[in-house]
Amino acid sequence: MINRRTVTAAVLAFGVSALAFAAPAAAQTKWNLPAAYPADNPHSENLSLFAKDVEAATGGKLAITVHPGASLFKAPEIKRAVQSGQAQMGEVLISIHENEDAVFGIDTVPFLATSFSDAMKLYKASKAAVEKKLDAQGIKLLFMVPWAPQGVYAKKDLNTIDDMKGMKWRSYNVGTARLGELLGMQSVTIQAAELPQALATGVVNSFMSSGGTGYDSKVWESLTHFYDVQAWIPKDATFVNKAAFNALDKATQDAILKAAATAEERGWKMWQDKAGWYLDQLKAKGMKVQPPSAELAAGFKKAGDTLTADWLKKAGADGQAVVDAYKKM
Ligand code: PCA
Repeated sequence: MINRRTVTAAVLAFGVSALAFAAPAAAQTKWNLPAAYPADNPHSENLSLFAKDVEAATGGKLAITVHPGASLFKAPEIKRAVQSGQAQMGEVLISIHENEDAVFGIDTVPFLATSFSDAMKLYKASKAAVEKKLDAQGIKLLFMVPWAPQGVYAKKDLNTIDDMKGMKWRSYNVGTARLGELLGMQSVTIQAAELPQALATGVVNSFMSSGGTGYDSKVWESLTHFYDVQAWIPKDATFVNKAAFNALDKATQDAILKAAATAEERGWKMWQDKAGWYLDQLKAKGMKVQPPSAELAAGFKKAGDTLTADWLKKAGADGQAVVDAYKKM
């Protein structure tokens, strides 16, 4: 016998399932992706293309808004924001977090990988270790993209490493801060978003970075020299909150992973294509862009050896294993 309660339940169930069926087509999931660097930097442009690819591949189901220039979270806060779910995705220089785990700083071990092809090898050798560490923090790594080789900006000729003593040095991670300390400079940590102001106000008069960040910061308005030291090639990581990712349907997850692989390839290419262009722009603005003299290079090498020893000590057997694997590649 069918009683009224059963009928009501059936109608309700039908109503609910009809709604559930209709909902996915209409629903749009909106995610935020705080990013650390300016909107017209290749990193941010690549992220916008990534978001576009995901939106297209999911038929608009997942809309990712990129917030460049550290506008939503400051650079050092982006990873934590993703970890805690305040943002679903994020992008930042991974070596900013070397203090949490030495493996995050492997790409800023001086003179270990200074060309794009070596940087790619080092990435391949270290990726599993970085992924594992992020995973333990509730974060899934999506892709990594390099900057250009790091050189030194200054306001005077640097003939020997001693010429750097006393300079007001801007650092952006453990390696750059330690370098400042080793070379007898006054080191202050300033992220890229605040660098233009720090330069304009004279808070700093030297720093290590790529041609890209010098260009983004209009460095020629305050400094005069760029020494192409090629100390290392640091990378930005783009990642997603693991729980948020796991809650997506398989098709959406696949769309993200596919777009991530495309973004990684595109990002590496963008930087390889643009690294020389940035240095040309600095020259065109009147800066002296040059390789370090043999003596200056030897000074950096010596400081680099100390930094490498520091890093290996912190990274222990796991770090050594990654370095060994890289050297065999
Ligand atoms: N630019 C970023 C990190 C490395 C780089 O080339 C910066 O200077 O903050």
